[in-house]
Amino acid sequence: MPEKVVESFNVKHLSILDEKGVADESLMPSLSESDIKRMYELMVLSRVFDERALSLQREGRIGTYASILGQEASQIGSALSLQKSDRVFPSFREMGVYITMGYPMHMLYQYWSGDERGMKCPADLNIFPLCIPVGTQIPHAVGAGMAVKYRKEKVAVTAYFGDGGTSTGDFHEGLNIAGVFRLPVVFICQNNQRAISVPRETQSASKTLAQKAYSYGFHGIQVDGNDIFAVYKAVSDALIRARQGDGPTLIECFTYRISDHTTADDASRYRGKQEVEEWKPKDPIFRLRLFMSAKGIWTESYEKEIEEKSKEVVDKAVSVSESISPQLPKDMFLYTYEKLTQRQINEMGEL
Ligand SMILES: Cc1ncc(C[n+]2csc(CCOP(=O)(O)OP(=O)(O)O)c2C)c(N)n1
Repeated sequence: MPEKVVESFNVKHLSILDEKGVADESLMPSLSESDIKRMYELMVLSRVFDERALSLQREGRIGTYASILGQEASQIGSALSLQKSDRVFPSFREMGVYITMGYPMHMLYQYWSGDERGMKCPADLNIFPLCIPVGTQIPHAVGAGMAVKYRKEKVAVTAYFGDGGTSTGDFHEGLNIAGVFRLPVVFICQNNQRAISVPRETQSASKTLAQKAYSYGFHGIQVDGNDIFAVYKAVSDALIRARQGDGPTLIECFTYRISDHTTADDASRYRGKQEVEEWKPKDPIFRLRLFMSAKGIWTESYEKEIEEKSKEVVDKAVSVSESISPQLPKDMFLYTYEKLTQRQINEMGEL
């Protein structure tokens, strides 16, 4: 019996806006001038939020923080394609997603200052608490995908994770179930090239992370994660397919973490300066600015105006967050079980 090829696949890389700010018009998603400005303004707002979080941490006003510097296009581009009824399962690095979805900014600062009440999502939003254990949000998202499919709701679910998340058992179990049951889940991997100090090549021997989707029977695509148009297009198309009942998609956003892993890390111990310098011209905000400038929709006064507006929004969020009275130690007992055991009552009395 001759051998024959029983399966083969191709992995595509989507890129629309190049580093010089020139877009391939044939691939451009349909976006009005105001949509493009909104993309830009949200990226600037998220960056101002991020810069402030880093300085608040240095001043001892918040705890350990995971910066999103450089990943704004992957986060804002994907979140802008979501509808409010879609369900969102973030990892710990999705501040741009929360901000784009309209999550109250002061609650994000509240959370990072150690107050869990910052993760009590407002009733009109479907974004879940950020997830510190790597990858555990993936089966949660798949479970939600199963639920919406069972209830025949026309909504999609997204799960966000990093390149490191793809090595967890939760990733493989989640994608397997999503593939078998054709669940409406869009898996968004922000491949920022490192899981703390572990480089992408050590994480997986696959040439791309996107190709892992094909092992589970569905579509995967790699996009330029610093190109907001490419991310927006790939995620929008995947969400439409998911809502129509056409199953899951894995999207690998090829990006770079410019910052340290968190404020508790010193990335200079495991990566060279030159590598970081090479990624700086690929900055997603800078790239969109070049595009807008060529189209005549970016001016220095517009830039100044949105920078100032963003700073006002961030200032207000910080002051609201810092005006909230701290949680009481007994809350850790009161919010754990419906009914306390005698031992817990005794322990609470000792506080
Ligand atoms: C289950 C689990 N194991 C280990 C850790 C410690 N840890 C925190 S972040 C991280 C790396 C995550 O890398 P990646 O998934 O690529 O996301 P990134 O931080 O790059 O956004 C690790 C190992 C953890 N939080 N959870």
